[in-house]
Amino acid sequence: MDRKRSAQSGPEGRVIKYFETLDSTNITAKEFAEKGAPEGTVIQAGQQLAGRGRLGRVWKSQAGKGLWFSLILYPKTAAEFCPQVTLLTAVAVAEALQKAAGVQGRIKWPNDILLDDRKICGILSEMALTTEGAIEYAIVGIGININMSSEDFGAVLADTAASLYLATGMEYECKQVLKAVLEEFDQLYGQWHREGFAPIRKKWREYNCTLGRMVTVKDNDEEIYSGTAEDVDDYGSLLVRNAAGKIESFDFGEVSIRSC
Ligand code: BT5
Repeated sequence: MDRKRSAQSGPEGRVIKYFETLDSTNITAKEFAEKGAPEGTVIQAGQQLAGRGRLGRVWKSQAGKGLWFSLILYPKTAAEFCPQVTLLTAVAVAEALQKAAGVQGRIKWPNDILLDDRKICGILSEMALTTEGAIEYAIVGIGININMSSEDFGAVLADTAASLYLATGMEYECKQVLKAVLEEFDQLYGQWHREGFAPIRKKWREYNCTLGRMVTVKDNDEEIYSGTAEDVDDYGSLLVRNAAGKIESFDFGEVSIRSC
């Protein structure tokens, strides 16, 4: 689904392609990546008709009420470390929300940013591999609720979702928040390539609200493990210590945790 699009150059000549309506910015971003779009290209939609979360879940993305976009990346790392980019993105969003709106976002492993325990942002990372198993490209989809009201969220999400508008009582320009996120992202992505994951993991720990908490790990809604969230490892996996002291690691492609 591709209706009315415009292209503009963002900071440092970044390509930002804006579409009024898309099914999912991640799907369109993949099409652009297949055609070799430059690193950092942004595919943004005013609304998504089939916005996606993980594991086939739906992401509500109403017209003009939020920031729905995907970044096209060619990370210079082995595929198994690609989840680090999701953690890095979560830090970038938390920092940007602080700078753009003065709110204190907390990262719930692996891909949620919460305000007062309500979800304001979700991240959906996907990657394509070459036949040799190297990263061909990665797509990082980011959804941030900007001006959504409780009515916009509807009964299902009203108790669990947050927006900048609900948190601050003010409306924000999506464009300004996008600019802030891209600035933070570029800075962290550059640092990650230069210095590795260690400084990113340090910042992630500062913003996270998962470590030290009791968590229940679920696979397809079935509870499979519970214990204390100890740390994240180099693969972005969550390390959970159960009551018997046994530590298991969980890959965020497969599981989600119930509480933060
Ligand atoms: C996510 O999945 O949180 C990833 C969401 C990524 C959305 C972006 S928007 C741009 C790009 N294009 C896409 O198609 N997707 C990405 P997950 O952890 O599975 O969470 C999904 C759950 O969040 C749903 O099952 C709902 O419970 C809840 N949810 C749906 N829409 C929401 C919203 N707008 N705000 C808060 N929570 C929402």
